[in-house]
Amino acid sequence: MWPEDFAARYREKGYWIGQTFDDLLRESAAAFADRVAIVSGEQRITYRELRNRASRLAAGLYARGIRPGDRVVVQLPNVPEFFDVIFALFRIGALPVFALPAHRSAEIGYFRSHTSAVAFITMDVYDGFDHRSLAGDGLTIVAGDPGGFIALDTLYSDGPLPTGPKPSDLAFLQLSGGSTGLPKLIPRTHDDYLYSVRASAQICRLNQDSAYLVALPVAHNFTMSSPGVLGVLHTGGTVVLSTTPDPATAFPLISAESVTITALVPPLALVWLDAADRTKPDLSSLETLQVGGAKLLDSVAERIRPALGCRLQQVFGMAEGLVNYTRLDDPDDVVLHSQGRPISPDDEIRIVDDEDSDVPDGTVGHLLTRGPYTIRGYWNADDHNKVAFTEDGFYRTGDLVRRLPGGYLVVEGRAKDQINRGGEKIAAEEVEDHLLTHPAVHDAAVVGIPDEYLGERSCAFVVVKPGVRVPKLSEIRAHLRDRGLAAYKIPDRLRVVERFPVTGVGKTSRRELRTLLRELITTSKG
Ligand code: OOB
Repeated sequence: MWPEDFAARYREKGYWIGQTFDDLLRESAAAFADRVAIVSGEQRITYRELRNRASRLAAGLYARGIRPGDRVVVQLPNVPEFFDVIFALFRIGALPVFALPAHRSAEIGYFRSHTSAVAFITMDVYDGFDHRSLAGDGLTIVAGDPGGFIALDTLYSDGPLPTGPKPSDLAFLQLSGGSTGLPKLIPRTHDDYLYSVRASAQICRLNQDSAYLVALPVAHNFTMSSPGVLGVLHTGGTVVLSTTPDPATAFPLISAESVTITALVPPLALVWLDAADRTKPDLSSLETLQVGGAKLLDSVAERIRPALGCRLQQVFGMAEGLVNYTRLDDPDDVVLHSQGRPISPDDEIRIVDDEDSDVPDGTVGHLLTRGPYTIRGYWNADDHNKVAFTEDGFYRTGDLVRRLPGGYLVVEGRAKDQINRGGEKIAAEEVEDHLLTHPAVHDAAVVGIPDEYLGERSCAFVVVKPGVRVPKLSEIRAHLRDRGLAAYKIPDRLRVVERFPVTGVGKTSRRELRTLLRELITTSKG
């Protein structure tokens, strides 16, 4: 957590105003009572109703034994129950651990054990997968058909509630894309997160007439807070839920609900552009398309206004904190060719070389950051924190950036061992650890290879044990699926090699090895 002098400064400057998530919902329910907060299919939920639902669910969860400080793994897609659940947990002061719908037993099991979670809240079946199969120890609460577990529906009730959390308390644990073995959890407080939400809402000029389409998974940091659904609920606008980002669903929703703003990752922006060129939809209400999560190519950025008739806003953020936006009135050159500038005047940015010395503006270096909504450490990860943060508390983002005049950043690459598969983050080491459990695999290295559509795809390099049959890609994939790994982490390609290349001195770090292998595959076009 932040040292006291920093915390005092952030309060004094009015960033941390002493607001909790429950305060936010109460204030919005008072100010915008009969306005529509959430639209999902035929369902329209007003602010007043949302607050009532969340309070009643809080009472029900409390009656089931969920207490302040308890961790609860939440895995819900874009459904209204997501809001009831998170605001109910916030009201109790229990911490949601945000999983994505794509996560499977490997991830969910780890979140549960790493956080000693007391409950798992999920849906019945989504995208052809039965999420009840992920149930483990502790309570399993299901939205939809409970199949023998606790039905979320039955928990809404009247009953006592504990005193709520303090604004400086942890509010939830968000996931890190990670670059090392196991995913890291990001502890965010009410104070720090809500500052980023309010400031983002202002930067994006949200108001009561804003309608935000949730096309990406609602539990991702981008969708939740940049300015996302929380920014909208803070300003009295309407959250429009889509179960899929597919243009066939999203385009009609945009015109039916007069959507003004939405957020996409670059590959989806490309899908929307192609679909719009073909189908000429009515997107006249759409004012802003935010694109972030991975680098947007200039050529794609340039097509957005002509094809969709709205302005582009680039968003370069991270669940650890720092979020950069191009501003709505920035000149085209900045909007098309930079990833924006930080939210806060107190976001400290350093761009450094390999020795941690600052580089001059315009030179590419490692991005380090510290500020009023950037964490000072991962949850229960003391050893990792020593490398992921500097001694004076700067977060080492692992991103390579260059600074333009005005403080705008251009993302030029990445130094962390992570693959960014169209915005979905894959830690090379996590997948390698799973590959090593395959009976034929002697050693494994996973690298990102350039891909026209996703930006990157993943390729597993494998050294096979002597005397065993060389496994096929389909077998490797099936093995990882059986281990319960999320589909997006399963390698797209497989390259079997006799041995791994070594550097001049004969020794190779995993990072150098990955670089060598990446070069091998990009030069051989294999
Ligand atoms: C967002 O958050 P995460 O935690 O899934 O991923 C963060 C990482 C960054 O460190 C960077 O490597 C990459 O994703 N990234 C971008 C980018 N936005 C994120 N790389 C290039 N250009 C961009 N515009 O992805 C996230 C969180 C909040 C808002 C938006 C995105």
